[in-house]
Amino acid sequence: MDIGPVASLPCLVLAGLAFVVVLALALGVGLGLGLKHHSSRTYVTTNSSFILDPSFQISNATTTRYYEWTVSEASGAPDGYERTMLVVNNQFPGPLIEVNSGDQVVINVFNSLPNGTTIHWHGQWQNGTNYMDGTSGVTQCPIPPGMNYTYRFTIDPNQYGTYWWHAHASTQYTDGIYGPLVIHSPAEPVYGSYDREALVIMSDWYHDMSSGLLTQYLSNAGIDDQNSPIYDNPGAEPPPDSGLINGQMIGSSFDFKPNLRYRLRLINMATLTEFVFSVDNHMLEVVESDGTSVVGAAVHRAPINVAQRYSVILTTNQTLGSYNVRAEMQDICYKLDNPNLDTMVLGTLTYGATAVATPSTQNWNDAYPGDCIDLNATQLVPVIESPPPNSTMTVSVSMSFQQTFASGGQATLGYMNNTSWEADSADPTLMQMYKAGAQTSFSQSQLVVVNDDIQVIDLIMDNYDDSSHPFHLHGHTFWLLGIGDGSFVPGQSEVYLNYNNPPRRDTLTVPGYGWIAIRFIGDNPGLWAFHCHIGWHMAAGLLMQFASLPSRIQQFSIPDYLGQQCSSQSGGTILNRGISIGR
Ligand SMILES: *[C@@H]1O[C@H](CO)[C@@H](O)[C@H](O)[C@H]1NC(C)=O
Ligand SMILES: *[C@@H]1O[C@H](CO)[C@@H](O)[C@H](O)[C@H]1NC(C)=O
Ligand SMILES: *[C@@H]1O[C@H](CO)[C@@H](O)[C@H](O)[C@H]1NC(C)=O
Ligand SMILES: *[C@@H]1O[C@H](CO)[C@@H](O)[C@H](O)[C@H]1NC(C)=O
Ligand SMILES: *[C@@H]1O[C@H](CO)[C@@H](O)[C@H](O)[C@H]1NC(C)=O
Ligand SMILES: *[C@@H]1O[C@H](CO)[C@@H](O)[C@H](O)[C@H]1NC(C)=O
Ligand SMILES: *[C@@H]1O[C@H](CO)[C@@H](O)[C@H](O)[C@H]1NC(C)=O
Ligand SMILES: *[C@@H]1O[C@H](CO)[C@@H](O)[C@H](O)[C@H]1NC(C)=O
Ligand SMILES: *[C@@H]1O[C@H](CO)[C@@H](O)[C@H](O)[C@H]1NC(C)=O
Ligand SMILES: *[C@@H]1O[C@H](CO)[C@@H](O)[C@H](O)[C@H]1NC(C)=O
Ligand SMILES: [Cu+2]
Repeated sequence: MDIGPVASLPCLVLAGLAFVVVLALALGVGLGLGLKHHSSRTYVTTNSSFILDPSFQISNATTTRYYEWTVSEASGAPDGYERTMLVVNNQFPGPLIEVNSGDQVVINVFNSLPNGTTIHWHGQWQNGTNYMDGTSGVTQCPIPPGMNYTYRFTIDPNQYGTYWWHAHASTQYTDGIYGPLVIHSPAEPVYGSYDREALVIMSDWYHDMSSGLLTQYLSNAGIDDQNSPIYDNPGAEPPPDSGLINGQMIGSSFDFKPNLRYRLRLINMATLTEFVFSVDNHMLEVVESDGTSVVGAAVHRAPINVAQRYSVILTTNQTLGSYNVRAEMQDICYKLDNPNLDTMVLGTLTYGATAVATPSTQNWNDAYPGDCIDLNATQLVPVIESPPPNSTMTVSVSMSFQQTFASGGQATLGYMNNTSWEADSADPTLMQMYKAGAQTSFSQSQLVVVNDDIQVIDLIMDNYDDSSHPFHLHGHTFWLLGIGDGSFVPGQSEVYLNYNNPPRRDTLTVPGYGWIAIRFIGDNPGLWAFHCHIGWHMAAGLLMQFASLPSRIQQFSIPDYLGQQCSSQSGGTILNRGISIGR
């Protein structure tokens, strides 16, 4: 597929843009409309190779890495259908952040969109820098149109592996604001055991802007509208129109060399879709789950849910030639099918031969269960044992969807216990606690669990919905103690919990009508979201928060611009379930 020409902006426009930007910063005003006009002529660019640069210096020596990013609209056709996308630096998928553990990163994000935005660094612990977590309504206000926010934080010296970044305001990342983040370290157990590494980014793709789809999804309460199938199915998420590997529906290619061990860093950047990844004729050895090195289970296929990451080792030791790379969209997990969706997303892996466009290799012939759940805990045993400390606090919560008239019309909303989250984009919960400390009383749309002292927290969640949901905890890597069917029954279900080197990760799938039990240490000061990573569900309210160590939060040195960007929201911005609408 041809991605199309790269339109370069004439110098005059660039100079004019720079002037307008400076002016806008000085005056603190938005300039959404002007930029929208210019950017509609820009076409996105897609990298042809996602093989990481083998000359990257992996080292214990740390450095500061600077990035200048502009978030804007651009035209693109990842699956052949041209639409307006939202992108960083006109790239799709967005720019790679590649660092060593302990590096400092400084990312100056300029918002050239007509709406507010934020960027979240998925999986980063952000110990001491919660205000750099980039979660709209929780740790910051959306960066207003025409303004910039500098994300400055240190990659934890004990953190390594495969991560990603994405917009964390309403459903914006669905439209294209996402990219990979790779942390190297000589201390990573798998370091030195492979020859090359490549990124495999899987995502689902829609032909319409997510803002419109979200409005349709939220207002959907069984109203019959012939024009839209989702209106006939209350709570049914908009199904995607296509699936992408490294930003392309067709033609993504991996040009490898024979007889090498490749580390494939699988990242699911989708909004709704669980993928099952495989390469014909090649076993995959799972060596990482969400940054934790694991004892390599050999699998034919790896299921990967929204926001999860796995590294798998693939050895190029079969007959020289081209093989199908498969990212199978698990539409069985959707509430509503899209009959036009081709769920088999294909790429090509070639070594020692000239690439053929459509290899004739066959899929593994063993049946795949299609049960919308994660790899089994027995396949995710951490290499470095870290026994969970005994818990000191238990938090129980349920998640559900309910029909409501709350927003002035019929709606299907998501609930954590009885709270459907709504982002307060002008007064994020972090700022509330920064000002009031332990005295903070949050509004009804915020479910916040506070720990004043360091606690070892057991979080037990029952899922009262028939579908499975990928939940992510910000700022922590948790121990996954157990997953089961039905409700967790205190006094009985504990026998199913595993304390013996359980998996550690940051995103897990809660089965339909099932439960999960995770444990984490509440020693990281800040407001940390725990939410479903299906974009539609978070926007519908499936988000709660943990507030750790209020007295430490009050000692943060939060940059002044965070507060300033919050006060510039009031009056100018209308809020609608996490959507920040531009002026
Ligand atoms: C895309 O290409 C640019 C320029 O070659 C490079 O700097 C960047 O790291 C690449 N991004 C990814 C994700 O490979
Ligand atoms: C966060 O930093 C504090 C010290 O400021 C330390 O006690 C704690 O263990 C750290 N937590 C993590 C998860 O690194
Ligand atoms: C915005 O960008 C300018 C120019 O790079 C920089 O000097 C300034 O510190 C940035 N401001 C914020 C709030 O990030
Ligand atoms: C870097 O880290 C590795 C693994 O922890 C260690 O073996 C090595 O000695 C360290 N090198 C330096 C220069 O500190
Ligand atoms: C190819 O490599 C895999 C993984 O190391 C190994 O299990 C398999 O036996 C090798 N196959 C051949 C044909 O060498
Ligand atoms: C996980 O694997 C173990 C060992 O093979 C098995 O006993 C258990 O039933 C599996 N769990 C699930 C949920 O499939
Ligand atoms: C943790 O709990 C176990 C089982 O309840 C108990 O045997 C053990 O002594 C506890 N460990 C600590 C350090 O309190
Ligand atoms: C959720 O509701 C249950 C049942 O009422 C209650 O026990 C639990 O404490 C609540 N959880 C939170 C986080 O408020
Ligand atoms: C939710 O609210 C209803 C009505 O007040 C109550 O019956 C129910 O127990 C609450 N559920 C939870 C989990 O708190
Ligand atoms: C900005 O937000 C409005 C309201 O949600 C939406 O209609 C519009 O599509 C958004 N624009 C972009 C570029 O996201
Ligand atoms: Cu969900």
